[in-house]
Amino acid sequence: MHSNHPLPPGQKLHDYFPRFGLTWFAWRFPTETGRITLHVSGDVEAAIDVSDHLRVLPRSEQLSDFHCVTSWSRTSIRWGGIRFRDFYEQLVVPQLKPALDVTLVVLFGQDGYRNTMLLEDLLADDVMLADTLDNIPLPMEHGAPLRLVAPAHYGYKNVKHVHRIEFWREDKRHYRFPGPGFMSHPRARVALQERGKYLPGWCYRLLYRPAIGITAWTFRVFSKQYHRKHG
Ligand SMILES: Nc1nc2c(c(=O)[nH]1)N[C@H]1C(S)=C(S)[C@@H](COP(=O)(O)O)O[C@H]1N2
Ligand SMILES: [Mo]
Repeated sequence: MHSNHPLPPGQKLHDYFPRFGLTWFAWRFPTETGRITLHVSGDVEAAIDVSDHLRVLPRSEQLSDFHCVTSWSRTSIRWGGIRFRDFYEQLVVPQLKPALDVTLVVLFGQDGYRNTMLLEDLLADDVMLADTLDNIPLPMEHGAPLRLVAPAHYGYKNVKHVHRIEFWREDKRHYRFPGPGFMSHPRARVALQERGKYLPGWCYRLLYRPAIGITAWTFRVFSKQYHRKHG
């Protein structure tokens, strides 16, 4: 999890941390970055707004590495926020429908991005709902006002601008991703190079690597436009 760990298979170290993603999200932005709003729904008794309850959860900090599926990595990023496990146990569990085996979690970003993870993976020690980076509120680039940090999973599972989280029992329909299905592995564990659904990990790496530069550039151009408009 820390920088002195060897890089996972197929990754290359970068000394910058770009705003990044599927290119067509470069010009999609969060609508509200100043205030955290978070709704919980799915197989729950009733959809609830937990925005004001997040404040009562214990805060924590961590240094972790970040691995994009396209093969760039950035080490030792300092996040602050709440542990996903605390959020789940204290705010979600009391709302779940009894006798239902919830296994899937769908996270939604304000920009329309979304992805599904296994609940089991989100309960790991190093998974956070982060609201700070380097001790200041998350910048728009990195997920304001709230993002998922799941260091053992590729960047595309680390949904930014999170405003809704759904908890569901296993069902194919709940595997959500705003791009071609082959690009999203159900678990996307970095250590196992689960880069995508059908092809071996190294295939995705060869496919994606040439696009890193142009993608980062596109995200940078549109971020500048965003800041010109929002100050
Ligand atoms: N809401 C949202 N979350 C997102 C994305 C996005 O476009 N929108 N891109 C994903 C991808 S592919 C990556 S690599 C990381 C990049 O995080 P960063 O922009 O903080 O570097 O965010 C992930 N989460
Ligand atoms: Mo990514």
